[in-house]
Amino acid sequence: MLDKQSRIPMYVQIEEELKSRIERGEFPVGAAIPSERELTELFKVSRMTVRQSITNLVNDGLLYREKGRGTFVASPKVEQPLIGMTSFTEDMQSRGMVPGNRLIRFEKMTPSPDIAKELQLQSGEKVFYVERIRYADDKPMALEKTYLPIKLFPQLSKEALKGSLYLLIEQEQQLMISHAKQRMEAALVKQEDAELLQIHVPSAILLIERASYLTNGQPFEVVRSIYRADRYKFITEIKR
Ligand code: 16G
Repeated sequence: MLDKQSRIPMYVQIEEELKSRIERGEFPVGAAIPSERELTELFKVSRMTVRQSITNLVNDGLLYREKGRGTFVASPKVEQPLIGMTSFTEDMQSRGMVPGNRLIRFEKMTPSPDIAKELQLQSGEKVFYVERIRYADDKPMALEKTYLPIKLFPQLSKEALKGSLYLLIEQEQQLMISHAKQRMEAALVKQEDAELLQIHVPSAILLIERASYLTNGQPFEVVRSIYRADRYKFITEIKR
């Protein structure tokens, strides 16, 4: 199974072997992989080598450890294409997952100068600040901090935000969403966000900031989203 003569280090070969067993479904999602001792016997290598392979697979998000219980196969990450301007609800539904939503905060506020500028607001114009945890099949995926100009959504209520914001904007408000500008960067999660997303500190996250526009050029939202890096993978298609 492993090639001891190869220049490829043993721990890399073991990683590849475990990966292909996961892909083949030999170790299904949620199942425990064999213990370090069993793997040591199976691959005829030292415990240190096995440990290194497992740690790498944990860091890559293919496996996760649970204290005192063992090491398990993680669910594959959601692959999110960065092409169309879709909503969270649409993204999850298109994958056959059930979108969920928990409203953490909903309040009127004076935006910071940078938010006001992005939303092209005059001084004194206020926004709704909305914080929502977004779920897929009851698992927390992202935390969204949304700023919406009050003048565009004077009737907005907590009740209305239980469902899809884009559906509300397009169907109830009859506004036409056109495009958005996005920025993405990696970061480490903050303590308060980690609790809401049910992840440990420190964990890697993906920060996405989106400014979205209506067809008349009016910005209607600025959203700062925190995506769990262990649940999300963003993909793009590029042409030469
Ligand atoms: C996505 C958008 C967010 C938008 C939300 C609406 C990104 C980075 N963000 O999560 O800007 O507010 O969808 O979703 O893609 P909803 O219609 O399900 O409420």
